[in-house]
Amino acid sequence: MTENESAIWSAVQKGEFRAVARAISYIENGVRDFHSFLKKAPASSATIIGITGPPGAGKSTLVDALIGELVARGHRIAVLCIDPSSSFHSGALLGDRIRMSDWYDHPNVYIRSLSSRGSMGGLHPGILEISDLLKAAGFAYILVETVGVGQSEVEIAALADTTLLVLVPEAGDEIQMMKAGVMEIASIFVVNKADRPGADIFIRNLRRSIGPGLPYAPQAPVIKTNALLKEGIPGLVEAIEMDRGRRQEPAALYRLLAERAWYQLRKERMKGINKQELADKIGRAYSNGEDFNLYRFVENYQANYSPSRSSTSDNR
Ligand SMILES: Nc1nc2c(ncn2[C@@H]2O[C@H](COP(=O)(O)OP(=O)(O)OP(=O)(O)O)[C@@H](O)[C@H]2O)c(=O)[nH]1
Ligand SMILES: [Mg+2]
Repeated sequence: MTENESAIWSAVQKGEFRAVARAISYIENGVRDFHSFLKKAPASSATIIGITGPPGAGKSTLVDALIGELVARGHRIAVLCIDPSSSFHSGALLGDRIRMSDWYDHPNVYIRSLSSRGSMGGLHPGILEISDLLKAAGFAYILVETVGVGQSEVEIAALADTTLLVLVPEAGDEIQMMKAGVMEIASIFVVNKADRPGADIFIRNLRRSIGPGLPYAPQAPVIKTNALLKEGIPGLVEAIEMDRGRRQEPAALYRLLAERAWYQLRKERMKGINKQELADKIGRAYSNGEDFNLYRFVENYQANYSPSRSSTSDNR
């Protein structure tokens, strides 16, 4: 633990945005992990809210409206926008930034985009450390907006306290086609763009699909919003609080904490292992004239390069 690290951590605990930004960059780049502090951090009752849904459903507009409602209730809010690090989505992300720009200078709102580097289209592997750091910085709600592609929405649903699946009325036919797995990640269905025709029929059909023995997430409430006009937002916040309450029941809580432990364990075990390094080793074996056999390679790799030996970026 360096002195510099302690100084950053104490500034983080005071909620200083610049320290928060620096610390997140360190975690994002794998330079520091702040585990020595996170191990001692007091338990926090902050809520992590995942916001997922198809492109253009209005997730960022909804985040903007939620920030407004939560700030008005006196809370400090952090927002993480998952950047898929692909040029395909960079336009959309620029749009996000513009939509939330009202909040950039607000003293109780911290907004940050986060790459999904090194995680195959999922969340940034340091997402839990980053969330816990934000909790230590005193944010009561951490909103994580994912893009509706890849692994990130499935991962955030496992790790968040509650997950909003944002749909739009036009998704009527899509719902039939959406993979069951995607519908099942919802703790709360948000039917946004309720100003569009067909919203009520869509909501009725969706409610019919939800319930014990029915295909999708039993119990998940359906909330109707118009994010642009900020309609339905207080009701959404109530639904979030109720869902949060349900998740504090022991069985649900232990499952959630087990998901987080599993995610972190996997990360720790994979430390120091990357595909380029594997390709290099395989290439060297090939040039020595060896045949590649997956099982011999893995066995040999595990025997000679266990994470604890090959780890280089560990700063504890
Ligand atoms: N009519 C109507 N338009 C909305 C509503 N909410 C959002 N929009 C519009 O829908 C468009 C997409 O909104 P975003 O908030 O960027 O959607 P998103 O889901 O974040 O999009 P990606 O991040 O690109 O996946 C924008 O033009 C919004 O103004 C709504 O409730 N009603
Ligand atoms: Mg967006």
